[in-house]
Parts: sequence; C-alpha cells; structure tokens
Amino acid sequence: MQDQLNRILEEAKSQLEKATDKGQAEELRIRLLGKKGELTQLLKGMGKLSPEERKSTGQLVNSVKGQIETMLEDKFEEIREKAKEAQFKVERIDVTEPGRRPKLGAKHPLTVTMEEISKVFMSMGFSIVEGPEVETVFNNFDALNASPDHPARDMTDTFYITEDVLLRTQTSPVQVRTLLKQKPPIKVISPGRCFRCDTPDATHSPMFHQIEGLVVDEGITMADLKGTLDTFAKQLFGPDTKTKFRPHHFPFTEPSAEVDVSCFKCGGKGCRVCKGSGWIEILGCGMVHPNVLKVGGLDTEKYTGFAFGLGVERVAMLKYGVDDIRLFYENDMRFIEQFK
Ligand code: 2NM
Repeated sequence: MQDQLNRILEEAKSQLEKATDKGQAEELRIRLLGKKGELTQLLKGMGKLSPEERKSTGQLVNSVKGQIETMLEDKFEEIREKAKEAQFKVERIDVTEPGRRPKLGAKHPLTVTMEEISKVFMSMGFSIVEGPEVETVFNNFDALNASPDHPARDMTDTFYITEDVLLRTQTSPVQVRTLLKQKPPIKVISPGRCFRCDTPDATHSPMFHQIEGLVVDEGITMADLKGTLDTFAKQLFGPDTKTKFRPHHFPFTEPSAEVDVSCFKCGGKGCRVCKGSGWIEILGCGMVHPNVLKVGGLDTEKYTGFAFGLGVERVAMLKYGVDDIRLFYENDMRFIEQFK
C-alpha cells in the first residue's frame, strides 16, 4: 500500500510537471482526487485493513492527498500567472511612445472672411449686433420701407413660415430691432445668415451670409458714408484700393449707391477677376430713408444715418479665387483645409 501511494505521488509529480494548461491540470486532479480517482479508490479499500494498519495508512493517504492538493494548487496558480503574463504582453502600453498628433481642423473661409470684415469695422468703433434668422414680415419688409407690392416680398423669392413670419432675406431686420430699442448714437454691424428662394448655381445659394451696417446720429452725412466705406475697402483690400460710388436704388435708403473697388488683383488694368473692367462691385449702401428712421420713433429733422450691406460669400470668393459658391457648403475638408 505504501509503495502504491509513493508510486501515485511520484506519478502525480511527473505528470503535473508536464501539464501546461488548465485543462491538463484539471484532468489530472479528477484522475487523482476525483470520486473515481486512484486515491479515493485506495481509501475505499482501507476497510479491509486491521484497525492499527488503518490508522497509519490513513495518515499516509491523507498526507499524500494533502501533498497532491498542494501541488495541484501550485500548478493552477502557475498556469494563472502564465496566462496573466501573456495577456499583459499583448495589452502592454508603451507610455514612453510619442503620441499621435491630433488632426487639426481649420476655420471655414466664410468664418475667416466674416471675422476679418468685422475686425475692420470694430476698429472704427462699430459694435456687433445679432438677431434671429426667423423674423417677422414687419421687421424684414414693412419697417424697411418695402412697398406692399415689392417683388422681394413674393412667395417665390422669400421663405415664408406663416403669413407674418419668414426666414430673413437680409440682416437689416437686426438693425430695425436696434432702432426700436436703442437711442442714437447708433453704430452697429450685423453679420449673419440670410435666406432666399434661389436655385443653387455657381453664384447663388438659398442660404448665404451678409454683413450690414447702420450708423445714426445727429449730423451724419453722405461724406461719413463715403469716408467709412473707403476706409473699410482700403483696410480689407490694401491701401492702394480706390472706391467708386454708383447711383442705385434700395427701398430702405435714399439716395442709394453701389460701391465698386479697384481690382485688388490687377490694380485696375483689367483681368479675369474684374472681368476686364478694373472694378469689382462689393457693397450696397445709402442714407437711411426717413420712413425707416421713423420706425425707431426718431425725429428725422434732427437725426440722419447711413447704412450698407455686403455679401460675405462674394467677398470670400473674390479674395480666395473660389469660382463656385457651393464649395462653401459641402464640408469637404480638402477644400476647407486650403484656408488654414
Ligand atoms: C444694403 C444696401 C443699402 C441697409 C439698410 C438698413 C437699415 F436697416 F438701416 F435700413 N440696413 N441695411 C442697407 C442699405 C443694406 O444691402 C445691400
């Protein structure tokens, strides 16, 4: 019996040494200690022994059993450790490795243009005002002296939400709001999105951006208008830029004008950018119509003002040589990245 126990112990030792995974060790445990295991069988056979033999053999069996259990535990522990190490190897992070550079975004060219224009006017003492894109017909048309049959009011040109509510077609309703709540002196610009029912093509988009300006105070004249816009053009396009004011018509200004700047590309000789004329149209402007000033409850004998508006997309297209307005709205990083 002792020999048998020693043999079992020796065999368990050599087999366990060979075991490399949990399955093999478990198999061995069942074979040795399981219900039908060799050691269990031996214990069962002890009934045939004399009481003295039973005592000494029992101790021996228990000692062997204990040894085997310890060996098995050690083996399981060893296998667990090995598995952990293997996992660590796979999941290891090298904290000394240099980081991956995050891809930097770029400001949209329209944002860059809008900020640049705003900066010029801010340096001349203008404040920035903003307002809602969903506006009343009153603020967008009535208050701006647009006659009831003005073509811009047409359903086919303006996005109406109800009979009295629309998507603003220009940012001047922001200036109407300013006139209604602020006393002169007023000196504001209003950058923002506008909406018109236009079929998209290279130069039209149903959504576009405008910056409009409004100055109201005692004694404001057309000379202030010309001086301000000439200074603006020189700051935006360079000190050699010349301006030309051509008579025009807007319902909200009288007199009204369009402003051309000498071509910043060819300096006025004529090229592709200015289509050979040497001049580029960039602004609309005029002296605020008395009917508009009256909306703000102003005494039109005492107060006068000038206003202007420009399309941000048009300026950005000219500045950056973009030939299709739709490129601004496609969110193609290959386009936007060029303006970093
Ligand atoms: C333009 C051209 C001329 C304009 C007028 C006003 C207001 F509210 F004061 F009447 N805001 N903006 C104006 C004047 C806009 O855009 C081409």
